[in-house]
Amino acid sequence: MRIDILTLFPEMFQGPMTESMLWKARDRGILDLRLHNIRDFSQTRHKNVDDTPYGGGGGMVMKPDVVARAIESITYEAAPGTPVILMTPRGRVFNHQTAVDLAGHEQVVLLCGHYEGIDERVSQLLVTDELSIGDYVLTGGELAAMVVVDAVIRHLPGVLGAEGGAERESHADGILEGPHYTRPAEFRGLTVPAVLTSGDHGAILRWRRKEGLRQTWLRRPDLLLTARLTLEEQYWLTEFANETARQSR
Ligand code: 6GU
Repeated sequence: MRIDILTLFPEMFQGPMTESMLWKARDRGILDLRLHNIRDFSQTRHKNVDDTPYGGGGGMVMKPDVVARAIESITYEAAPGTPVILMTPRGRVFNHQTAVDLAGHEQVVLLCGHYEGIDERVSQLLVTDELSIGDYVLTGGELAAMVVVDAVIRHLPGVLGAEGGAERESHADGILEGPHYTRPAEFRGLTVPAVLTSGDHGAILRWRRKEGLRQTWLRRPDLLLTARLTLEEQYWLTEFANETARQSR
């Protein structure tokens, strides 16, 4: 998969994009990540990329011609339908499904806004999608783009190793993961649940699923509204509800 990132601050990507899993993905040739400095597409002597907003008010706005040239330097040779995504707090909120969908594309372009924003006509003409990573405001789209890259490439075949792949994890089916333990068997008076040392793999899988469901019930009950559950899992939910009711009595 190829990901092109358009930014005024390509250096911001140096640490995160050259470490651990992201590096492995690049090293294995699964991820072709390309950084482009929007400033390189300015044609003025002083390499201006922004200007004052029409109508006044504070801040600066990124110039449409510069950003358009930057985008088109990539899209002119990209397949039709290649997503051009503007990272902005006004975008659709990024989630697990968006990550899976983006991982299905051969190429994705991520545009990082800065200053007060980008001239609206860039969105009208060249952007196919706008994404936010949550309801708070960041100084620029760079950190958000890194979050998207990380969440997307985990779904590419060969990125996650023996850990089992992205399908089994929190949010993959709308259910959180249960707790994890490693040695020692007792730590400061707390022991590891006996089932995990029983060697009964069927029982361990059921326990993990049940405890994941319990965490979801306790912490993110909103996720249960759309989760697809077996009859047994629905029965567990009634158990949790009864336990909660008993504890509050
Ligand atoms: Cl994508 N950009 C900015 N600037 N702030 C954000 C965001 C994006 N997502 C959440 N906050």
